[in-house]
Amino acid sequence: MKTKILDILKNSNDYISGEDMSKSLGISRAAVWKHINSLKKDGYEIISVTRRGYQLRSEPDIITPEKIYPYLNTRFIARNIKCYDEINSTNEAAKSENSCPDGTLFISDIQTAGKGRLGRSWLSPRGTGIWMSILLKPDIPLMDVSRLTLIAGIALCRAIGGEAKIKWPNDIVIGTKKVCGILTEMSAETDRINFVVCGIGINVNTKNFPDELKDKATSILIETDNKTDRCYLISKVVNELEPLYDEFIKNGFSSLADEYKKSCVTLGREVKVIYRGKEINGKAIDIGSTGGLVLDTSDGRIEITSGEVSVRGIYGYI
Ligand code: BT5
Repeated sequence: MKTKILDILKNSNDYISGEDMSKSLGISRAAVWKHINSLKKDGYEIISVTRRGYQLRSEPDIITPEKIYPYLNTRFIARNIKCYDEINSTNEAAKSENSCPDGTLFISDIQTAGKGRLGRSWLSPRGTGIWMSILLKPDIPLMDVSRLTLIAGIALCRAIGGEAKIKWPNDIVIGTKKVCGILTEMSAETDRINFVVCGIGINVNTKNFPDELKDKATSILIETDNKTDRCYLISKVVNELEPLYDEFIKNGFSSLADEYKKSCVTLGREVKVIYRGKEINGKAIDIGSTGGLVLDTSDGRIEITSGEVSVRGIYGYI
């Protein structure tokens, strides 16, 4: 109902009376007033003038389900949204609330303990980024789960647009710096997936990074000089992700491999990989049909399915 009231306010150029809204929505004027107050608490600037009604003056730069829903054209992803002002990690929230419906989106304005891979931390300051996790319940073999990171990478490249490229497997970079990271986690039994959590962190309107990240991190604002509406970008990501996910579930990764390869900045470069405790040097030449990185090394051709990859020329690897 709050979303409907917001829609009406957004679509009217003039004041709109509480009575007109109550009639068109079939609720009492007191209920309209209650929802208007709740929108004001969310930071919407709504003025009310006696005998004329309400008018929306400005929208806050906050993330709310009401601001995301109107942009969505998905069937199930983000149809249920859990929005937090502050949380330790949206991946942790999704894991502990895994009984929520398939596709539930967990999102927070700030993460106090944002996580990267292998116990690393992910800087998630207030109000400037997108820190979100999608709870998924796919019926796929366990070994296919890591490919969801690649699918998310394609969706993120499309949604961020411009010069955004994928550094295999889970970074989105612009130029030589990281604008976004993906952390896919899962819970499974021996042969059955209980759920997967696809965590996505995007530096959107970040102006500055701390010294330790300055050389390797960037934001959409820094790269384009434009402020981005975070709710719009969230919806763009999930709108791109859902058809890719459907295709992946139906036909596997191979039909998506071409687009992945076109967006993948790792290919054709010299790379250094830490894989199962060993350092491997070689040239990245392909993405295998199952999503692995194919390397030409002095010992011949190998395919790795996970690992720490440093690419010559990116984040200072020389
Ligand atoms: C990642 O790990 O890139 C996965 C990041 C996933 C973050 C999302 S936010 C929503 C969800 N909830 C979570 O708790 N996590 C997910 P990795 O490849 O391990 O990269 C981590 C490294 O990136 C760190 O060690 C830093 O060097 C660097 N880093 C940390 N914060 C960054 C930031 N905001 N932007 C760019 N680089 C960052």
